[in-house]
Amino acid sequence: MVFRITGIGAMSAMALPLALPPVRMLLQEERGVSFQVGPAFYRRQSSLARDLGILVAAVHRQQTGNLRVVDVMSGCGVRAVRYLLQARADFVWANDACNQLTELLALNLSQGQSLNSGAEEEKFEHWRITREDAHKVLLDCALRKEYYDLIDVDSFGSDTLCVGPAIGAVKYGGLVYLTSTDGFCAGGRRRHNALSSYGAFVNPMPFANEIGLRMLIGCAVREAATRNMSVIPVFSNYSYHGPVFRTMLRVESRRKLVNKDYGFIVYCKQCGQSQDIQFEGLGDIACCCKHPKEKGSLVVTGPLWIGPLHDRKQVEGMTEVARDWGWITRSTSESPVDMHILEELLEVMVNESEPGLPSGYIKMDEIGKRGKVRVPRRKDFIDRLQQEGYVASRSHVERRAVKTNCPMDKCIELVRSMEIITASRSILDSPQHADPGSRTNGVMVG
Ligand SMILES: C[S@@+](CC[C@H](N)C(=O)[O-])C[C@H]1O[C@@H](n2cnc3c(N)ncnc32)[C@H](O)[C@@H]1O
Ligand SMILES: *[C@@H]1O[C@H](CO)[C@@H](O)[C@H](O)[C@H]1NC(C)=O
Ligand SMILES: *[C@@H]1O[C@H](CO)[C@@H](O)[C@H](O)[C@H]1NC(C)=O
Ligand SMILES: *[C@@H]1O[C@H](CO)[C@@H](O)[C@H](O)[C@H]1NC(C)=O
Ligand SMILES: CC(=O)N[C@H]1CO[C@H](CO)[C@@H](O)[C@@H]1O
Ligand SMILES: [Zn+2]
Repeated sequence: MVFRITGIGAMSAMALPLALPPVRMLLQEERGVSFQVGPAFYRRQSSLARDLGILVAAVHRQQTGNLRVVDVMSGCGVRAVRYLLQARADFVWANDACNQLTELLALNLSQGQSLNSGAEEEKFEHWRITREDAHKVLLDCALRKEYYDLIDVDSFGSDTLCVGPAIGAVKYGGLVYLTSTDGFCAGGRRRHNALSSYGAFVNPMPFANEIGLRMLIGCAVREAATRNMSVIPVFSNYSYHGPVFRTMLRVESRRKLVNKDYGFIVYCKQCGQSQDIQFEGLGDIACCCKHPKEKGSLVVTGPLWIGPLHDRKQVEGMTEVARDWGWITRSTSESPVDMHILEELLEVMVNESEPGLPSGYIKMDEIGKRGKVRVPRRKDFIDRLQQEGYVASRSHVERRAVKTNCPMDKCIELVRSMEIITASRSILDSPQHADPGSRTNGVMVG
C-alpha cells in the first residue's frame, strides 16, 4: 500500500468560495459505507447523484475490466471511498486543494484497504491523496499521457476551467462526471457569465433547469471538439438543492464535431412553443403558430446540447446493477423512500431518452393558463398524447410537466377535448348531476 500526500501548493482562488461550515466530526453513511465529514463541504441530498455515478462506474468496470478514477474535488472523499468499495475501482486518486481535508481523506480512505484488497493485491497502489489545484492534477496527467477511466469534477458555481483538462485526461471510451451549481446562468439572468463559462447565450425560457444541463453538456462538446474528441451524455440529473446540474459523459475519439446535437433552442413567447434549431437553420427562424408576429417574440438560446439527456441502454445497465445490489427492489411498496426515488428516477431517465423528444418541456400549468382550461392529471395527458401518435414522457427536471413533440397549440386543443369528456362523465357519474362548471374553475395539476 502506497500512501502519498504531495503538492503542498497554495489553494486556488476558487477553492473556497463559501465559508467552511462549523467542524462536524460526524460519522455519515451512504448505502452502507461510512465516512467522516469533518470540515468538508458535504451535502446529504447529493447522495442519489453519487449513487448514479457509482452505478455507471460499476457498469464500466463490468464492461471493460478496468476502473481507474480521479476524484479531483474530493471534499471529505465520500465519492472516492464509494468508487473504491462499491464500484470496486482498481485505483482511486482523491484530490482536494483545501489543506484542512488531507488527514480526513486519509482517515476515510485507509479503511477501504482491508475491505477491498486480498493479500495478493497488497503490492498495488489502490489509492492516492493529493492537495493540489484540480486543474494542475488533470493537466499533469495528460502531459504524462496517463489516462483514466473516470474523472469526477465536483466543482462549485459556473467554474468550467476543469472541463477541457478532464476530457484531456480521460481514456477513449472513459467517463467524465461534471457539476454546475449556477442557477442564475441557466435562468438567463447572468448572460455574460453563461457566455464566458459555457459558450452559450441564454435567454430566459420556461424550462431553465433543463437549459442548465444542456449548457453544461454543450460546454463539454466544444472542449472535446478542440481535442478531436466527442462526448455523449450517459445520464443528466437536475437537483433543486443548490440547484445542482450534473452530467456523466462518455468520451470518444472523433475528429469531426457532429452538429446535429449541438445547436440552438428557439422559444416563441406568443404561443409558448419551443423548437430545436441547427446552425444551418439560423437564418430562417420562425414559429409556425397562428399568433401575430411581433418584434422580440422569438428568443434564441445557444449553442448548447440539443440531443438526448441520457443514453437509454446505459441507464438500463445501471438499473440492472442497482437491482443486483438491492439498491432498488421490484416491489416498491416495501422499499424505503431512497430506493423508490432511485428506481423512479432511473425509469424517468429511460422514458426521457425516447427518440423524437425535443429539448425543453411544457408545464401543465402553462397549458392551463394559455388555454384557460382545467388541466388533467399529467399521466392521463401523457397517455392521451401517445394515443394521438405523439412522443410523450415525464421530465425528471420538472414534475408537473410533459416532454412531447406535440406543439403547444395542439396540447391546448387536446386538453380542452379531455376536459369536455371529463365534465360530461362527471355529470353522468354523479347522482346529483353536479354542476360541471364549478369543477372547471381554477387549474388543477396532476
Ligand atoms: C462541492 S465540494 C466537493 C464535494 C464532494 N465531491 C462530495 O461529493 O461530497 C468542492 C470541493 O472542491 C475543492 N476545490 C475547489 N476548487 C478547487 C480546485 N481548483 N482544485 C482542487 N480542489 C478544489 C473544495 O475545497 C471542495 O472541497
Ligand atoms: C437528481 O439527483 C438528486 C440528488 O442530488 C435527487 O435529489 C433528485 O431527485 C434527482 N432528480 C430528480 C428530479 O429526480
Ligand atoms: C486533430 O486532428 C487534425 C486532423 O488529423 C490534426 O491536424 C490536429 O492536430 C488534431 N488536433 C489535436 C488537438 O490533436
Ligand atoms: C415510463 O413509460 C411507460 C410507458 O409509457 C409508463 O408506463 C411508465 O409509467 C413510465 N414511467 C414513469 C416513471 O413515468
Ligand atoms: C469507508 C471507510 O473506510 N470509512 C471510514 C472513514 O473513517 C471513519 C472514522 O475513522 C471510519 O469509521 C469509517 O469506517
Ligand atoms: Zn408561436
